[in-house]
Amino acid sequence: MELMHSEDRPDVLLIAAPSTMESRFKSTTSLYKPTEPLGLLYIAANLLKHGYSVRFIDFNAEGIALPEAISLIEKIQPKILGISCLTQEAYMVEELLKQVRHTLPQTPVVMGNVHSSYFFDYYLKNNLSDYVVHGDGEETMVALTEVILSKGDPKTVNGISYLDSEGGSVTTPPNIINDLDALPPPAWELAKIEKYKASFYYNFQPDRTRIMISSRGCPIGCTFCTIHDGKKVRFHSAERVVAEIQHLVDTYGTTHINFQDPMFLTRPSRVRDICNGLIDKGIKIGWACEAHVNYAREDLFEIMKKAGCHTVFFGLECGDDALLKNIGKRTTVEQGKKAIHMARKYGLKPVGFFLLGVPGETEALSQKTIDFGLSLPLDMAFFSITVPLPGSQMFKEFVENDKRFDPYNWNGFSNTGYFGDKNPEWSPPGLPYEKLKVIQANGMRRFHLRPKMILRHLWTLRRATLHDFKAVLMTTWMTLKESFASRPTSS
Ligand code: B12
Ligand code: SF4
Repeated sequence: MELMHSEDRPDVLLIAAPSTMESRFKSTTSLYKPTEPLGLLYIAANLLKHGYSVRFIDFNAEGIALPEAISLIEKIQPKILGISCLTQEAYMVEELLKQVRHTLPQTPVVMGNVHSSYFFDYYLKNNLSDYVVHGDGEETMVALTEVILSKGDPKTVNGISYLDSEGGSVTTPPNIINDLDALPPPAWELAKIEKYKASFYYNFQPDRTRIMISSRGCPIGCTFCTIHDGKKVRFHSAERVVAEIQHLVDTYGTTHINFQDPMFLTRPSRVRDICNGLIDKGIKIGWACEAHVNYAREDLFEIMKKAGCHTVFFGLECGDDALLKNIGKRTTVEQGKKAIHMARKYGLKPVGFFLLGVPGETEALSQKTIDFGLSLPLDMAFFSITVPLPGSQMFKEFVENDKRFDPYNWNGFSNTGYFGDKNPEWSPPGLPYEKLKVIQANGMRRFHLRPKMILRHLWTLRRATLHDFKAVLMTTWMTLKESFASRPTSS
């Protein structure tokens, strides 16, 4: 194998691990669309700003399988390898790191993101990683790179864990970035942008849709959520958001933006300024955002619509106030209903995310959630079965209470949210998991097979590619099969 000359070796190689989809979830493979790993692109941008050389490879998006990924890393021989790790990626990340440690034992490995942060001891003590970064990674990675390359003392770097000379883990004070505008925009120029496509359902041009994060953090603290960047919400200024959109439009011909901020609406004045900025500058893009129902406001929805917003995603979760309380959502069914109707009033398409099988749920309450979904003028609904994700309060309680569950077996977490996923089979006492699957399938069937939804789906399908079309057919078939196969026991 031809290795790189030392002067060509990048200081840092940042990677997203290969996908497990091909080998493990054949049934949903064609549905899966990787999205831009913004965290890695933000880190890359800050490293570049500080003069370090960076390579970025998203093995997942590029469809590069594990053996080729390992060969490529060996060939590149980075001075530092940085890898992102969410739970659904953990299985492949571990397979990759085991081999990299074997073939490139001298290469320092740095891990980041929710999963590795939660299980940092595991990665350090099993010699899979030398450092684990907690929380925002941009500043920490620059400081750590400097320390590694100059053989300095990692104790001086905030926001990391590592092993000391005695093999004990050391965790330094956290590093939270308050001034997000001080960070350079994601290094889009390093990404193979054509590999990332949004869902055709909401976007006329999926390949011209980019994701953006314009704020970080969430104050709510739902028990099923593992939000990594803490309860403190930090914002990019409206000017910065508008300038980034302008850059994406000018450089990549972007026509749609999906804002992924968990709390996009939290600061109304900022939302208004973003909208006015888009309108004043004549930036004609379509966009979507996520919203907590408590922050729904008529004046915001009105200006959002004028500024090109077409869809708002709401985490409605449950159709029962006691269940909402159990998951710490800090909202009520009535507030959810009000928000959905308000969005419709201003011409925004409301999409609802629902959770089945939350703590305290019974079969009757699951049905109540589905009935709630059906009662709303939603453009689309997703009924997911709750997964106790590492890092969430639910996970801690689950692991403590259910000794049969191996908290270190991450092979069962899949990386799409679609129906047909395979995930650890958790369900509340008295509501068997199999029953939940049936309720889910019936809910999907009842929601989607209403005449108005069939018409809407058919209308939307006109912009689907052949690939999308096959995927839709497959999901529909799987849903129908599961729901009809189980009808006699579930009615
Ligand atoms: C936006 C978002 C998405 C987007 C885009 C994801 C993407 N491609 O990055 C979409 C909608 C596609 C998505 C999908 C999913 N997501 Co999501 N998502 C988020 C969300 C709301 C924000 C993530 C984000 O972009 N933050 C801003 C960027 C700048 O930060 P970041 O990615 O966290 O990266 C920073 C640090 O983590 C760190 N870091 C990250 N990687 C590395 C690597 C190195 C080397 C270093 C040093 C540091 C570092 O530094 C980065 C910069 O500060 C988070 C919640 C949250 N706020 O964390 C959930 C979250 C990450 N998602 C989650 C889940 C479960 C999923 C799905 C499985 C959902 C589903 N069932 O479909 C899929 C899986 C996607 C996948 N890649 O496999 C979970 C992960 C839980 C876990 N234990 O792993 C989270 C935490 C939310 C939750 N429910 O608890 N998601
Ligand atoms: S689910 Fe949404 S509202 Fe709840 S804590 Fe996570 S990001 Fe916040």
